[in-house]
This record gives sequence, structure tokens and C-alpha cells, in this order.
Amino acid sequence: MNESIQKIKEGVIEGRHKEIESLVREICKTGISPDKVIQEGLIAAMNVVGQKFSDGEIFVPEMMVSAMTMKLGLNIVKPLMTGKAGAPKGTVLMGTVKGDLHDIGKNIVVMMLEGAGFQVIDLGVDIDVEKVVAAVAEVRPQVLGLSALLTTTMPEMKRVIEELRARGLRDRVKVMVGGAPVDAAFAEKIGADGYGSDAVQAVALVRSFVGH
Ligand code: B1M
Repeated sequence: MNESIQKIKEGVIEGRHKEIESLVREICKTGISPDKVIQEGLIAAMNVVGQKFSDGEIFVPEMMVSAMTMKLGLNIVKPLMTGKAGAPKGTVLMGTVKGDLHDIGKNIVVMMLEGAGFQVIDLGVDIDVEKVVAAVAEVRPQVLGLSALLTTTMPEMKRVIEELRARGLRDRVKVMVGGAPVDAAFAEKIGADGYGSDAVQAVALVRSFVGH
């Protein structure tokens, strides 16, 4: 692995939040692809952090510092992913479901979609069913993206789909779901139109929905 990417990865794992911005800024100057910095540096680091947390090697405070460090790094890469000229290819409404505060993965998906030329309206985290459905009615996006990282919040995705159906909005929007505990079988079971296993797959799925 590229030495600078390795440093970024270690920086996030160790929560070196004071250094991360300059590390990412430096590597971006070399012309490396922002996707590579995100996938092999920032995301790879959070996978390690997640494993350490699961193994009881680190606890919530350390995990939060790593998450914050990753976000600082993402903020540096973001301008390089977005701002491509041309009319948006379509509108995607995104949010993390009610009861769930995890937004790192969702933010990466948002960035990648923006980088691919879509307009993304990000509702944020902990979004209740009513707010999602009202936004679909108002914005009329081609795609609604729902993220969940907790097994306890996954049922919220089903509630959103049921409510869209009840309000006669289901046929107007494609629903994409994602997040670590979600899989294709779950997506099918709750009546979603597709599942994105990662940000790259999410972009491919949205492209297939809108025909770009
Ligand atoms: Co939380 N947390 N967390 N956490 N956290 C997990 C999810 C957990 C698996 C850790 C563990 O126990 N091993 C566990 C869930 C267990 C379960 O549900 N069975 C857990 C827990 C338990 C909790 C708390 C309850 C802990 C506590 O307080 N005791 C609490 C809950 C708070 C809440 O939400 N109500 C909590 C809190 C937190 C922090 C605040 C400390 C922090 C979140 C910070 C933030 O997001 N702003 C945090 C973190 C960082 C994690 C882990 C370590 C990492 C998550 C992450 O950012 N991954 C996580 C462990 C893990 O996942 N290994 C864990 C990196 C990110 C790039 O990946 O989000 O999967 P991911 O996104 C990917 C794909 O999934 C996909 O694309 C992304 C990019 O490739 N994707 C989509 C995501 N959304 C998509 C949507 C799409 C398509 C693709 O379409 C719409």
C-alpha cells in the first residue's frame, strides 16, 4: 500500500485528529484519486476500528475520536469529489433512519453520488418516518436512500416503505437501502428496490435507477 495512505489509515485508527487534515491535504496534492484515499485510507481504517470495538480492544470514546478524525479527513477530500460541471443527473434524497446516529457511511455515499453528478438532499440522521415521507412528497426525488447501522433501527426502513405506500407515493420513488447490517435479502423482504453494499455499489444502483 502507498505509504501516505497507510499513514492516513493509521492516523484514523489512532484518532490523530490534529494531524489528519494535513496528511490528507498532502496526499491529495500528489494527484492521487480521492476514491483511493477514501476506500483504502479512511474506510479501511474504520473497518479496523469497528473490529477492535467488536473485539473489546477499544471502547466508545476511542471509536468516537476515530470517527471524528475520519470526518475531518473526509471534509478535505469532499471538494475534490464534487463540483463537476453540468446539470444534475437526478435527485437523491438521503437519510439515516430514526434512532440511528451513524452517518459516516451515509456521508460517503452522499459524496460519491455528488461526485458522480447527482443532486443529493441529505436529511441527516435520526430521521423519523413522517419527515422522510414529507420530504419525498415535497422534493419528488427519483431515489430515496436510507441508511441504518444498528440492527434495532433496520425496521424503520420497512416503516418508511409502508408509509410511502399508504400515501400513494411508493411508485414515484425508487428506494435504496444500505448500511453494515443490511443485505440484499433484507432489502427484498421489506420491498425496497435495491441494496447498496458500499458507496461504489450505491452509485451504480442509482445510475441503474435513473438510466445514467
Ligand atoms: Co456504533 N455501532 N454505536 N458508533 N459503530 C456499530 C454500528 C456496531 C456494529 C459496533 C459493534 O458493536 N461492533 C454496533 C451495532 C451493533 C448492532 O446493531 N448489532 C454499534 C453500537 C452498538 C453503537 C451504540 C449503541 C454504542 C453505545 O452507545 N453503546 C451507539 C448507538 C448510537 C445511535 O446510533 N443511536 C453507537 C455510537 C457510535 C458512535 C457515535 C461512537 C460512532 C458513529 C459516529 C458517526 O457515524 N457520526 C460509531 C461508530 C463509528 C461505529 C462503527 C465502529 C463504525 C461505523 C462506520 O462508520 N463504519 C461500527 C462498527 C462497524 O461498522 N464495524 C459501529 C465506516 C463506514 C464507512 O461504513 O457505515 O458500513 P458503513 O457504510 C458503508 C456501507 O455500509 C455503505 O456504504 C458505506 C461506505 O462504503 N452504506 C450504504 C452505508 N449506508 C448506506 C446507504 C446506502 C447504500 C450504501 O443507500 C441508501
